[in-house]
Amino acid sequence: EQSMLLLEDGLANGALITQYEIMYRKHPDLMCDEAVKPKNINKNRYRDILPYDVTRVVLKHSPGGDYINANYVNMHISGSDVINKYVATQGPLPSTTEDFWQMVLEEESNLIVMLTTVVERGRVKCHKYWPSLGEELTLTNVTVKCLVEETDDSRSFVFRDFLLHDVKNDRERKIKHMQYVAWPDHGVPESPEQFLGFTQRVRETRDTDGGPMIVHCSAGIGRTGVLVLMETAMCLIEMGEPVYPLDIVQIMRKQRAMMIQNASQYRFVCESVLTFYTQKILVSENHHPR
Ligand code: PTR
Ligand code: PTR
Repeated sequence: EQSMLLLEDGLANGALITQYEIMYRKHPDLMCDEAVKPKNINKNRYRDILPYDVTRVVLKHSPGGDYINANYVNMHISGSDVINKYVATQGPLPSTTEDFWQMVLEEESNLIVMLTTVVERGRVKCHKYWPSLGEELTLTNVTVKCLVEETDDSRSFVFRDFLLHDVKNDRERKIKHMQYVAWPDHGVPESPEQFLGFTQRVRETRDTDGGPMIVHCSAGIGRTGVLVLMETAMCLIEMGEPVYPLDIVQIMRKQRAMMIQNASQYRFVCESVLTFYTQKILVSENHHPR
């Protein structure tokens, strides 16, 4: 497969990283005016990580106004009519927890993917915006109850089930929460295999005809970008389509600025793409022995 050879070469000779480094991080023509209005400025976890106006999620019925630091990210899988839909967002703050759950409700998401812990190296990275097992969180328009919480054997992931009650419409639905706890910010996971295992599980859990999956880390750009790129590449490989990771980064950054934080994350995800591709080849050769 031509694009995989290119990827392998690009990793080996460093060209891939050079091209990554010179790509824009924020689209020059897209504004983030809403994010810096006085009423909204404190709703951003980081001053330098803001959502574009055009793709931002506009809340309809949140008591705190229509702003949240979140963007729609749609990834079309060429060669198919599949569009993987995401909302990429920052880790909620105490003051934006209500907005976050309102968004989950309005977007009809059935899956939240969390790629950070609450505290890393003594710093708060995300508010614990969900209730503990058996407990209930009561907000203006929604109550959230945690029904299930389990950690995998490697202690790298935590999986939870929440029951969401839409108070106004008196409707209930379940939502899955998948947390990657072994992935520090500005860093990469322990191994491509661990990361691929998690991403596969996300793919099995995502509801293809419901709302977008909500993905967040601390800023909602670095680790979130890595996951979106990986899932996109997996789908393309399965469709037999070529994978050009830099083009995918560009498509992501047109929808949310700065997606994929640094070169080591970019390198890691490219290596994971190659690992995934190689595994696929091995499996198909085993199925058709020569
Ligand atoms: N903003 C700089 C960067 O992007 O690398 C510096 C930085 C590095 C900021 C790490 C925060 C970092 O994480 P922590 O808050 O855990 O020290
Ligand atoms: N100002 C912070 C910095 O540059 O370190 C913003 C930031 C924080 C950026 C975390 C990315 C971060 O990683 P992630 O998006 O994976 O949470």
